[in-house]
Amino acid sequence: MWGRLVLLGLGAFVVFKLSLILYRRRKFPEPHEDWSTVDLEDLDFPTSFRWGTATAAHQVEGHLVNNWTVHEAANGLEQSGAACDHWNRWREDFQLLSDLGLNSYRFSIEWSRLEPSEGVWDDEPLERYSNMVDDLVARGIRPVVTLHHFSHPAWWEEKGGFAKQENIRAFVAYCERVFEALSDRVDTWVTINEPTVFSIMGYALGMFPPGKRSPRSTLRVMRHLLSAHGHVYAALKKKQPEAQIGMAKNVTLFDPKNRWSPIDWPLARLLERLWNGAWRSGIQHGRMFFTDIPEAKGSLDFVGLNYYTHVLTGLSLPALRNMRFPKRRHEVFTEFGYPMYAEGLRRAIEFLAPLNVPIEITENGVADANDALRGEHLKRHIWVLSRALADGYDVRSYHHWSLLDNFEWAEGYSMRFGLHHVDFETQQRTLRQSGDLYRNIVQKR
Ligand code: IFM
Repeated sequence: MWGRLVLLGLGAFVVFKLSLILYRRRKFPEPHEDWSTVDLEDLDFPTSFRWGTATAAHQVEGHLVNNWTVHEAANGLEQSGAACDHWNRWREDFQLLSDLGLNSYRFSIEWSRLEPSEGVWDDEPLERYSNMVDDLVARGIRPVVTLHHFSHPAWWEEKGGFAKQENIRAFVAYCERVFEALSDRVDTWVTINEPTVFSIMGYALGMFPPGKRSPRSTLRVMRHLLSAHGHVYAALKKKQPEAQIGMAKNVTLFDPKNRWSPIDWPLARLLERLWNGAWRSGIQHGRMFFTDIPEAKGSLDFVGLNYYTHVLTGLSLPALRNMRFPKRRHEVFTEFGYPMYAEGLRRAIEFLAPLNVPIEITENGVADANDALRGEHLKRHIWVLSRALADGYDVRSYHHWSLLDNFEWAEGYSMRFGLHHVDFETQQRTLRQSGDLYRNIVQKR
């Protein structure tokens, strides 16, 4: 009698425990750390690892006329205007890089400055970019040059931009011109920044230029971006085979809000495929959405990873149009409205590893005007990175987004990503506490 009761009790306990485990996994299917138990100071990086920050021309330079300024004016968005006036203050800004002790800097070239009208080239801006490169090299800072970071000339947009395959020729010609001017000193090139973000924001959600909402055009632009990258890769490698040419891929992870939901789980898989998988298989197999893009196959010497967050998928997804994202109970929201999920950096690295090329973290950061979260954000992501290196992943650099508060596209100046606060009235730059923390992390290594 007692024996049976004990057995029954044990059985009930096991069933209870199993249900609890299943219930918890239902809630938190993706890996996450208990951060209170993690020693964030426990970091190990090889001395060859590069530390940097990143910016993009339209977000910092100021006084541009391009597809974005047209879009800003047409849609009543905040105007980029003078931005950080970096076009005039670049020397002072490069001093900030030196003060942080960095040895890598990613920035982009503004095509609309170089070719303000079709076929009309202005050499003066290219000379200034060349001076910038000289200055970086003299400071012992590796220049990483991005050729397309969301902005291009308005005349090219009018011709259909990346929506038309025949326009790619003009893009390749611009890239070749920049390469000819700078490749004697620049060896690391990013052809296109965040192709998926560019396509989806511009052609599906209508929040970026050209403000379209067409699923067909979105897929077409995704294919053309990959094709454009492939053509630029071939053209530049022909000029200089040892140049290191890559793309910066925003790897956003998609996790089902509820693991067992018949809606959330397949939706996560579908979005994951659309956002990440299609791009990776385009590079691996030269094929995307049932179309051959042979020029894309194997066209990477390294892959740039821009990592920010994961998206929990489910019926609440339509709220994403207003940048309202769901989060887990244990996560905190960033000011952009998505959660901080540092564990995802490891998963993003794992996702890119099958490409079998070195990984450079070309962006990672957080919108945080009061600098309340950036310190913790930095520490967690750098810790995750250190663990990935220890486990053998070939990651070569980390570039924090961003050096300065700057123009955050459709969000205007409201989102502040800078290690330096920028007073946009006076253009004064002030190092934030988190900037000092980053400097310390870098200096120790
Ligand atoms: O500011 C952007 C950048 O231009 C591209 N990657 C994401 C950043 C923050 O949203």
